[in-house]
Amino acid sequence: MKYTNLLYLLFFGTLFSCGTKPQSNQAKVNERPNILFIMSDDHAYQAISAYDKTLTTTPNIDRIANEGIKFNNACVTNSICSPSRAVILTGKHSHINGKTDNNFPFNRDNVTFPQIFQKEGYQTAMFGKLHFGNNPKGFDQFKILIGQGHYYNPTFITKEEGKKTYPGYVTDIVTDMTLDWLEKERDKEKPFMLMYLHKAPHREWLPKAKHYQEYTKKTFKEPSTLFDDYAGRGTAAHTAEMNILKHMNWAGDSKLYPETMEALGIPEGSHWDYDAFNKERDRMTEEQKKQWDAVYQPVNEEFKKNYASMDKKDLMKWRYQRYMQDYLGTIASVDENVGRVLDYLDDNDLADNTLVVYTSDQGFYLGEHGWFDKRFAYNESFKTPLLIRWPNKIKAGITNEEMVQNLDFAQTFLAAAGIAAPNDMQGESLMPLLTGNDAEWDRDAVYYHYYEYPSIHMVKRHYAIITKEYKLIHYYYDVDEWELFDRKKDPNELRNVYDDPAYAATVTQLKKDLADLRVKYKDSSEIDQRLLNMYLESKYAKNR
Ligand code: SGN
Ligand code: CA
Repeated sequence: MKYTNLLYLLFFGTLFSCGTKPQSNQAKVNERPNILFIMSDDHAYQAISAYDKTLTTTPNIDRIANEGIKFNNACVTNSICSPSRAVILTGKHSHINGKTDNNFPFNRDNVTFPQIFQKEGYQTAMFGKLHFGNNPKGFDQFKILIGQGHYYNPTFITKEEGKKTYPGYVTDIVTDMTLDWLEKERDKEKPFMLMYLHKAPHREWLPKAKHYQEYTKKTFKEPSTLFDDYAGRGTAAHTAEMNILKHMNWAGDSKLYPETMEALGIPEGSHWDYDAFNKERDRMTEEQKKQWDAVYQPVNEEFKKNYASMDKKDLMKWRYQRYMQDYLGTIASVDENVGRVLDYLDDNDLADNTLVVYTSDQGFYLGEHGWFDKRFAYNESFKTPLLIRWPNKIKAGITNEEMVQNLDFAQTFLAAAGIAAPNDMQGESLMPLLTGNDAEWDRDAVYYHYYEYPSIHMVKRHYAIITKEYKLIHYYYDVDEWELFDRKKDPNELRNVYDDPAYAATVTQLKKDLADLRVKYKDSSEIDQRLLNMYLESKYAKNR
């Protein structure tokens, strides 16, 4: 062979082998996939451009959808933070795992899926917000925020060094911890199960300087239901305390200074809450405070100038814009940092065999029905974003309409890793939907149950059955009321048709199906009562 031919062969041979991406030794050793579970706190699907481009763009999070599968009807079983996390970890409904609300303690006798992964030879790590317990079981490494955590210079509970404060912005710090672990700590011969959990965009929304500098200049489209009067809906919608105009804190949420509130005569107690905000502000360095004031002082000055001429409608509009600017500003950091982690997977030949999930612990109201927060079985809080990428198994760019739940995650990850799930987990593996075997999926209704009442935001206790067509909700405890929504005809859930004779047969059928679901998932009024009594006897209720 001539020397030049040999060169050609070497050249094209190398090109060819790059193009077909032969399995590296690493990949061969690790045939079991890695799991990277990314979850944010209160990230509404309306604020992810893969779902909705109206409010913001999230190019990095969207990558997961573009290169994998997007679930349009993913939902939670109980729309509140730590209960959702307990459902995810255990694969069991709240009434079975016992973590029914944010205050009630998590029973550490529960078996969680990370424990199973660890036993099966996976390396496990958790960074960011867990929101309960200080020593999560089943993790080789963890650094978790205390409770809700803080945006600026946050303190973490660490496995080796106890409590430790890290300088900087929480979303960057949680990402740095995640990348450091991937690079320096993990055993590259073993697969990993990594939980990367953001605090953002949880209330009170404090973006990073470069983002509030940008987002406070923006104006956002109002939702069509911003001025909803809840006509036709039950007591719960009328008495909930989540209205942007009436129930947001002027200081913490709208970022008014005490001087502004005093100058305008906003009476202390009318959701001033400057102390809570001060707790955040006190964590800032002098330089961080200076940067903050440079942007928020002029916002205050402008508001002072206009306040006298603003009616209630104007105030609502102003508060909505303030809310969106800060909420979406915190999401800009999440998106950038998710991009850093996806880039790391690419650069380290990990992307193809890593199942990456992006989700939130629940949905969130971005002004729909005039609200912020969550808790209701209504769409914005009940639904949650769910994007999954795993190039070795999932085709790029799929959209799925099935009703999948956070209850299903544990069994999905276990199935992906070829590990048998305990029989008492209550979800279904999503593997058939991920791999194009949709015919194997036969769920036609999901069950929902919310408990945290009476409590902040005052959303009444309720349970519900939800199908693609209908949503039937029963509010109980201090009321006994039902609501029915026709999801196809009334996607904004403005018309309660429970008493409409045209839906009488539907109500009868759905009540029967709801009773069956409660049997299937082992929920009952007796359990409700038992949980309530346990709660009332606990120090959590007494300390309120
Ligand atoms: C805090 C928030 C509430 C929020 C709960 C629960 N108030 O109390 O608005 O509903 O957390 O949120 S704040 O002024 O302290 O931010 S959850 O995501 O943890 O369930
Ligand atoms: Ca949450």
